[in-house]
Amino acid sequence: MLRFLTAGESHGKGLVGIIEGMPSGVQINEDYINYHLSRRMKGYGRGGRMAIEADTAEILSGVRGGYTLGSPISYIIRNRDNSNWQDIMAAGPEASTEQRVVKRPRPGHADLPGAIKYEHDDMRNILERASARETAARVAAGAFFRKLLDTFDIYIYSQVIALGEISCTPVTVTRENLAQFLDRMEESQVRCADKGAESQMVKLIDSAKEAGESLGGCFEIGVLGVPPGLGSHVSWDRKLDADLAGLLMSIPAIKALEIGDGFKNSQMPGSKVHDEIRYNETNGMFRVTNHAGGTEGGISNGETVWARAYMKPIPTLYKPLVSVNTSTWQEEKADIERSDICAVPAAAVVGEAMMAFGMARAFLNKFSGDSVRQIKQNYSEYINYMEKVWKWGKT
Ligand code: EPS
Repeated sequence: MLRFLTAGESHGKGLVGIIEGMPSGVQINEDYINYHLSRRMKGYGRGGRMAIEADTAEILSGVRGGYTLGSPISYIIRNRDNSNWQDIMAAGPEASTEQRVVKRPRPGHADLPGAIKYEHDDMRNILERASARETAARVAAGAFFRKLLDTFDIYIYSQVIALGEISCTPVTVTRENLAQFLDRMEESQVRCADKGAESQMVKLIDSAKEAGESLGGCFEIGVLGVPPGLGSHVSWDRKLDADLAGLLMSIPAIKALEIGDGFKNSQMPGSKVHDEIRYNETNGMFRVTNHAGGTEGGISNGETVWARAYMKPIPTLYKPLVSVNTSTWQEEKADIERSDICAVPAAAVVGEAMMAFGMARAFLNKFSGDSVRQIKQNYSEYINYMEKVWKWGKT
């Protein structure tokens, strides 16, 4: 079973990750991981922290000579900003816990429920871990998962399709336009394909900043090249769509999720929603539309798997909302902790990592093996079956 864990406080020494269950023989290097870490740091509207950090992962175990060994993989991403916080964040009794105390919880943040649950007077003990800084460790893990998927010609992409009230028409990504699309995403300041919408989004972020506001939005994540048969209809806890929804919802500030055209589909008659199954000699079986988002009955159906995640505005407001000072029980404005105005583009990169994890896990469940070679063998047998029996993959 593929699994991973992260640890680390936002201003502590660093973030670490452990991945267990990766097969041997996946080609990977630190540069590839760092490339994805640098993508997460980008996006118009990020706060001051990104100017301090230059996120890089150091692999500690599980990789040798450029290939995974099959043993647990571990890595560390050091927090440069820790040099400014060493006294405050120290693990020993010498830590100066009287500095940078947080007593006025931010509405919408984990500050208050976390403090209640873990019995902390100082809400810094909550926010340090609740910070989206943790997602850097997820993106590093995601680099391993997508390398595994790459081996089987499965590719992940994302695009921001709404930011605050500005939205755009998403690009339909295919194998043919993938390379060009990915280039465009990297040059966009907000990971949005539509240049007109992009400049409106940038303006909106500028005015939010001036007003002491923050902004949410929506991003789409897609996976190309997914074979039919991942996930299962037989039990609730094996459904691929449910699994992916949970993984994407675990990203900080994601509050709604749809698989395919989920929201729109709920308002339309069935004849306009379901994707007709077609056949011709050249293509075998195929679909013309993909409103379902590539899953039917909790099983991948061979179409692009895609989902949309909706992010609430970040809870730190530079013009704060009313809160309560938990030392005096007086109503006061919430604390201000340095933050981003908008992190939707960065969240999209984190979404890719979580999607990569869900797809890699589902893929390994079906084509299991301890080495890439064994998995390739199982996979090619399945592809043969798909082609022979179901006339699949002719396109
Ligand atoms: C983040 C690091 C954090 C925040 C942000 C994301 O660093 P700092 O708290 O030192 O500024 O910029 O986290 C949040 C928006 C949040 O709500 O915690 C990062 O590395 O992505």
